[in-house]
Amino acid sequence: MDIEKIRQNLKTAWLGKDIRYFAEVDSTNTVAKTLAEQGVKEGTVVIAETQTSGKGRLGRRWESPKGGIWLSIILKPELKVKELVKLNLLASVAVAKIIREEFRLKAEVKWPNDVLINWRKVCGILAEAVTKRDRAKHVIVGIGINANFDQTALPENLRATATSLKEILRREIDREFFICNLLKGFEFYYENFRKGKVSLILSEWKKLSCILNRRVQLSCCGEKIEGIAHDIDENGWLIIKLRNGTVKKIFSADATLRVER
Ligand code: BT5
Repeated sequence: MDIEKIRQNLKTAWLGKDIRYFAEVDSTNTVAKTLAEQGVKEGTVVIAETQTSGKGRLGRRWESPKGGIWLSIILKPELKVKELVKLNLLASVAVAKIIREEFRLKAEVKWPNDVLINWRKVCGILAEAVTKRDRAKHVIVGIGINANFDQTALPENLRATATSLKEILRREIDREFFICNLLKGFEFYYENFRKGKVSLILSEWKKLSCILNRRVQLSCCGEKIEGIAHDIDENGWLIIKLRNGTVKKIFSADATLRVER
């Protein structure tokens, strides 16, 4: 990856002005957390060519072969931990919009943290907070995009559910250009978020969503819930209508969602 090209073409006001680039790390989120503790500025971005222990949610592994876009953004928002899902939604909207605008592909968002193309995952997001009491001291938003590698770079058990931009487009993308656009889009939505204009992000998310009004099964807090994905509330929590007509709101922390197509 040509980091100098990113620095020269980046049109953000503050995001990504400090980029820390590594050929290989365990996880860009872990590196970003350490940097945040050391006091680097908000908007610092960690990028790696490959991750040896890329992290998904709930201790899951995130496969990170060379050719992908693996990055983490360090933020210092005024945020309660339960609001963290809003940053997941924000990031997934920023990614899906760029994929749509740049490649004319129908990228869709799946609550709480995925971007899918043709129902296969092309991007995963992991927002983690370093907390003090119930408030976030720093938040790390990790974004993983399957960009320039063939599906065969992923383990066999993921090939039915995962895809890459290269596989769909049958060519490699300009990762540096993509990152510049992603950071610009992310900054735009984050500024709105900071000014309390969350409704813009939520309405964009709803337009891009592939789950609303579909039957879903949710594993959450050791419980299995089935119903129709009805809406998301102002905090980004998922509202599910159960069979008996009651409504349940789900916070994303340990929720795993299956959608019936
Ligand atoms: C996620 O978790 O989707 C969050 C992924 C976040 C990755 C980024 S990369 C930069 C930053 N640094 C990190 O260490 N992490 C972040 P979750 O919803 O739990 O999904 C994880 C599941 O997705 C795994 O259990 C696999 O089934 C599947 N999976 C793993 N690697 C994948 C890949 N590259 N593409 C598609 N699916 C994958």
